[in-house]
Amino acid sequence: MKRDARLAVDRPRPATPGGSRWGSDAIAELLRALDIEFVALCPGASFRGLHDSLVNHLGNTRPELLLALHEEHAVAIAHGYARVTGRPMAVALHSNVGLMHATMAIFNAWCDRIPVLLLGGVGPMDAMQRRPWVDWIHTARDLGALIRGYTKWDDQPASVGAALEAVMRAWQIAVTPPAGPVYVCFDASLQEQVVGADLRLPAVERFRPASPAVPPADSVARAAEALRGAARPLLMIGRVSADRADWRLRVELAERLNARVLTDLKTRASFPTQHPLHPCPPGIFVSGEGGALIRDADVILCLDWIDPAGAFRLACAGEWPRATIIQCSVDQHCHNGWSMDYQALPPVDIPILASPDALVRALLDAVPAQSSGAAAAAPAVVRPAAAPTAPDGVSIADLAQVTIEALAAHRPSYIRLPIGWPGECCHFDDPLDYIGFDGGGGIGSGPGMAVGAALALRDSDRLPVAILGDGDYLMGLTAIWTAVHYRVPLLVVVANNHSFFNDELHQERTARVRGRPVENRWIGMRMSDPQPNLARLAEGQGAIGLGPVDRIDDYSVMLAEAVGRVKAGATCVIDVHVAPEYARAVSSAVLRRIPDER
Ligand SMILES: Cc1ncc(C[n+]2csc(CCOP(=O)(O)OP(=O)(O)O)c2C)c(N)n1
Ligand SMILES: [Mg+2]
Repeated sequence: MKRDARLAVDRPRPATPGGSRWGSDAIAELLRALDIEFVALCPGASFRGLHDSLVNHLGNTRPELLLALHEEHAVAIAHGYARVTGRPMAVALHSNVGLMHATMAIFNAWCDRIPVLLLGGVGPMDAMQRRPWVDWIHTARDLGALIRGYTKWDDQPASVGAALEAVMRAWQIAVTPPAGPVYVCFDASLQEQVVGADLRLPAVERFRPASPAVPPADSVARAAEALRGAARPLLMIGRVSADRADWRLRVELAERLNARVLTDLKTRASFPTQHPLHPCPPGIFVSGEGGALIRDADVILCLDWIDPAGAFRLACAGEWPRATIIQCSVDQHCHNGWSMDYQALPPVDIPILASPDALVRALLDAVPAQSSGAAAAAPAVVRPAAAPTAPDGVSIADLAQVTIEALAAHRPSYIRLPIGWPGECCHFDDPLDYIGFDGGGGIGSGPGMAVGAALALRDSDRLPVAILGDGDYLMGLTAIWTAVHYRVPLLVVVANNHSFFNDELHQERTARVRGRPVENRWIGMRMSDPQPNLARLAEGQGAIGLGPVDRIDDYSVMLAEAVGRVKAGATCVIDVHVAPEYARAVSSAVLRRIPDER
């Protein structure tokens, strides 16, 4: 990807050089020194000083403002961008109200361990300086408290010098694994005070984050010994790097060990899904076939797999597997008492508090290329049959099949796949083939994350594609405007079942358990009478809207047209009417509470 490729859509008239230097000028200069490419925002007077500095002091370049129509989208855009680049975007959030709007997206980034630099404005904290009414309703004490349970760090510095140190520290904490969102809140009067030319920025090169934690030699030795002696080793790959060299090393390790490999759709593509050692299609939950591998394994190596205990319980009917379990992750460093996204506590025989990618490298030194397992036959590939075609209309399985076949030649980067997407249609062979899910299960993030990821992919040879549920699309819809305004090519396909369908399944189950009419499951769920016209909602924002379409052949034609338009630079949304069903394997996993419900 080309670096520093400017969007240069909103060009400011150059300011006359000279004049005073303001507190927010120094903060903006530091953002540039940190190589922050964009500041996503919805405007607000609490950071009017910073806004002015970015536009008039730095000329709206490095960083460049990225206007979003909702703070939740601004953060989701930063989330999607960081998923692709690995680098934080800054997001400016207006006092209490902007921050309140942003919270769900911050939570998603937190759960996904994604770095985002949140910059708030507040006050003036000095009541003597406040404008009547609005400065009072938009001033609150300790704004960081709103998001402290799902950010790594926050601060409200009391001077410009302290603000520079706070931004430097925030950036360092955000990018250090486990990465995550951080929040620095600037008093409006601090931004608007004059500072001397002698106020120096921190020398960024002297404040770099530490290298990822390397596993201790004795832990590597124990893990290697267990894996070398294993007859049926299993790798469960979760949050790992997007680096292609690390990808190849993972494949090398699995092949040397002749280990079977599980991946899932909560995290980015991390292993070739068509490799013979990867026998089960990935899903949001562990499938029946994946569960059999867990039950059968004698050594399990979890590379920061999200929720190993949950996967084990699904696989082993609420019990623990017999295998020796190795878990490598630094996640424990960010667990706190507010959020339970740390998941159930798994039994771990060899815990390793280090970077999973560093462990893979170390294990390759400790597992010889000619280990005993290497000669063994590759396991049979278990591929469940695709879900049946819907009797009338388009099934999600049809949609998936047609989409992957039509896009295969265009180097698609799948930014999001909906819950019911069949794992058999996930043919991943590169970290950018699928960039992951929403992190915190906060619906409405899909469009924003799609725009942010597409922005990051805009100078690559990738076709950015997001397949979204209609509920997700409708909640986050106005993020599309940002893509159109900044000329970001993006293809969105909405799998439109006119419903918050996931929850219909919950109502059906509840009614069944209580002996009540299951046919009422749609009430309070279906978006009908009127059906929102998703393509027109896209067109209303300047995007190309295609559909609705309810025949698979028509969809194929429309998809080919959309690919052409996106390759020519357009943002394009296709509305595909799909049957309100998930594959049975998905629906039972979505519903089950363990161990009491089956
Ligand atoms: C902000 C938020 N509200 C509600 C939910 C509960 N929820 C989970 S999935 C879902 C349905 C999503 O609908 P859609 O995107 O259309 O996907 P579908 O299930 O229909 O395939 C809902 C409402 C949630 N996870 N997040
Ligand atoms: Mg839906």
